[in-house]
Amino acid sequence: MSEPVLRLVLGDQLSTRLGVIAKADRARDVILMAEVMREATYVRHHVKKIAFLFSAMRHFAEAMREAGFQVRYVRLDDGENSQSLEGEVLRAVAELGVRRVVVTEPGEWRLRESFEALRLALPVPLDILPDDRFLCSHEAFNTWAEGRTTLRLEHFYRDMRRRHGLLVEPDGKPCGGQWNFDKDNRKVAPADLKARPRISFRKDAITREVLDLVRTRFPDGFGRLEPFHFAVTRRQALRELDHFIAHILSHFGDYQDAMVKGEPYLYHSLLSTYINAGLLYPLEVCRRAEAAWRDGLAPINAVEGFIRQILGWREYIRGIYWRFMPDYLDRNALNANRPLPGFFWDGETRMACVAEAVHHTIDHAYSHHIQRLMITGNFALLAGLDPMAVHAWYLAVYADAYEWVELPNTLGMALHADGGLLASKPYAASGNYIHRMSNYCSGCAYDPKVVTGDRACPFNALYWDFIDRHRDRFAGNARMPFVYSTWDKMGPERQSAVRAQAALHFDAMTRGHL
Ligand code: FAD
Ligand code: DLZ
Ligand code: SF4
Repeated sequence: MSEPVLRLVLGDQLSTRLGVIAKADRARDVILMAEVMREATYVRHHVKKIAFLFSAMRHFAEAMREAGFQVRYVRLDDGENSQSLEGEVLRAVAELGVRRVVVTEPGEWRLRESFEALRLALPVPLDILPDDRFLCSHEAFNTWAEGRTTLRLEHFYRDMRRRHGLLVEPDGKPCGGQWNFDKDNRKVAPADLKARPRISFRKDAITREVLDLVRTRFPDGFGRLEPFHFAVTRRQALRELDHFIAHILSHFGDYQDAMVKGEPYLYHSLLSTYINAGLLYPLEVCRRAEAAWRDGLAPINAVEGFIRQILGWREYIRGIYWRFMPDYLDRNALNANRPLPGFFWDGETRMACVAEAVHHTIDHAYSHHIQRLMITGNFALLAGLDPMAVHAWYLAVYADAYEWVELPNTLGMALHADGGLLASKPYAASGNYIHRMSNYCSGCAYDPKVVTGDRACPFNALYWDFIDRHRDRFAGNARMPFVYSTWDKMGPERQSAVRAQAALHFDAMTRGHL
């Protein structure tokens, strides 16, 4: 029993509380971490995402060594690197003579399948441990989902609040007297709003070395590598959390749905990248937000809204992913099949709102939820873009993107490709919505109030064309009768003009002129 156990830690599992690390024998076991091309190229990741993960992995490995663990860290450029996680496990097993291999369940189906295959190829047992950073296990989600005809977030979320005692009074009632304060969280931001600057972190020698590596090895990667200001250690991520709780959270609710030119972050937390990679724990983030409300630092609509995103949406989305994969990946309920236009990659479009969202993405590997859902996602929905192409884009371009969280958000929430499993109504909106919730339209080549003609905002005719195309599916939707009665009131002549305008937009999109 003196042979070591090999403990594999993936790039998004940088959490010392995970069983794979917490149960390690420091003197005997070996922690394996590997930078590999297979993970770095399975989609065209943003270069900031690769740099963030490699730097965070290297810092984590160093901290583990300082804490007395034996760490086998394989760098991307190591001569012997097989460039796949499975290859690195096999190599380590052969070289170290381990008695078993332990890994935490990966966040993506494809990798779990690979580990199942690896199990058969290994001469020693492979244990896949549950990822207990999440607050709802697969079993708990399946128990909740079993027998329900609809899987709505709100029911799940209330259960989670009760189960974890978050924002719940001793008598079981919700703090503030309501479970959900969403209706208070749709304020339009003043056009001259300047959100408080965010902290950024100085690049140390490890990060500078990683940036050089990424610059050399991923010359065709998506996005801008520098300036690079991500937190790359738990200590830094905790500082980002402190800053959010102290200075930003109190406005989180009010302007949650707002969009302002030149303000990529507004009052969003920017914490998804750190939570998803393991530098922060979701429960600690929720508890800090709750404490801020109890201490009078932030109002209930902000704190409840924020906790709902993490305790509710994040856990629910993960539950949906694992319950419905791998079939979920093939869903295309609206038969969408148009190719992704080039402007998703370079931001070259006359639509100011889309250009702004894509340029934020190129610069920061980030855009906030409403930009993802109501600008790029809404456009993809209305234009009938191929869900697999849209999925590959979202999975690549954000620093927080892993399939378990990205896929249901894209296929389910944004594209309605799952036929309404996740959302009872498509998040489809015309230029009117974008005009109301942002100040983008004032600098746009198009006019949000115009439906046909040269200056017509593409979101308008595409919206009505979408509504018309999918009449069979949505006309009976209890939340959409008003939409269909408005369309019908336009009459055949106007409807034909709108359809013709939509055809012009599709044509312009194909020619790269939209
Ligand atoms: P905040 O607005 O500050 O929210 C707080 C936290 O709540 C986030 O950090 C995140 O952990 C959680 N959260 C909020 N909304 C969601 C949600 N819908 N699903 C899961 N968690 C949520 N989120 C990802 O983490 N990775 C993705 O790859 C991803 N892809 C998306 C793709 C599309 C098409 C859409 C519409 C949403 C996607 N989201 C994704 C959800 C959400 O947009 C991001 O979590 C959020 O923008 C991250 O920024 P933030 O940390 O500033 O979030
Ligand atoms: C995203 C990513 C990248 C770019 N590179 C690595 C890597 O080199 N080594 C690694 O262990 N993990 C990496 N990851 C994260 C994995 O892709 C992630 O663990 C899976 O997608 C499952 O969520
Ligand atoms: Fe976007 Fe239309 Fe407004 Fe232009 S006019 S910014 S395309 S919503």
